[in-house]
Amino acid sequence: MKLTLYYAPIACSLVPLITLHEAGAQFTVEPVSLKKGQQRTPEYLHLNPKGKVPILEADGELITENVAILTFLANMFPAARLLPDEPQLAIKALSLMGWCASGLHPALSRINTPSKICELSGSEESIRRLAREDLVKGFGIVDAMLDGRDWVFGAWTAVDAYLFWVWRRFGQLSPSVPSFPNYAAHAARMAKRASVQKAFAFEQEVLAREA
Ligand SMILES: N[C@@H](CCC(=O)N[C@@H](CS)C(=O)NCC(=O)O)C(=O)O
Repeated sequence: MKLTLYYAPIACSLVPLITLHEAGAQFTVEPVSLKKGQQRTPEYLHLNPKGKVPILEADGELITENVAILTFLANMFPAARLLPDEPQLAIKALSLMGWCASGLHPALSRINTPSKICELSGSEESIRRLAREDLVKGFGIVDAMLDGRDWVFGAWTAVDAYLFWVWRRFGQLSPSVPSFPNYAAHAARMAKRASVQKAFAFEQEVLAREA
């Protein structure tokens, strides 16, 4: 199967990039420069009318949305056990991925681009503060979930990659992150994985090319 990931550095397309490496998949990456607005070009909008990364192209089929892409990869690479097999845990994984996509990620976007939430001048600080409060609440939930375990489901899954990106992005967007020792330790463990190191090295290459 021919797999191509449409990917932008720093963005949430890091999640499928790490997961593709974890799967041991053969794939190519098509870098998309969000900085230069490539996601809004007619060529890109033809692929994804939502104008977002990631897209995973699988034998010509275009899959958008992280939750769908990660689920697809888990189905395509069963030996890599990218998501839990056991039905109850599989649903819990879906629930957590949904939360990352529709709860935590949008709060990060509110911090990143408050102007997309409210046009009133002077509103930015309040938007950012409220989003930060939401994230801190969410991080408390993740921190409790990781108490006494290395990975959310015991063994590594794509949910860990998603939570890692959320952690990293909050650190990039927020001057100071309150102490969440379990979540911080999880991020440190993630950073040691070969998949993450490969993804970070690639990110540096793309950023250097974009500069
Ligand atoms: N719900 C989507 C969110 C995708 C998304 O928001 N991607 C951001 C990067 S993190 C993007 O492409 N932003 C470009 C833009 O809004 O112009 C998913 O989970 O795949």
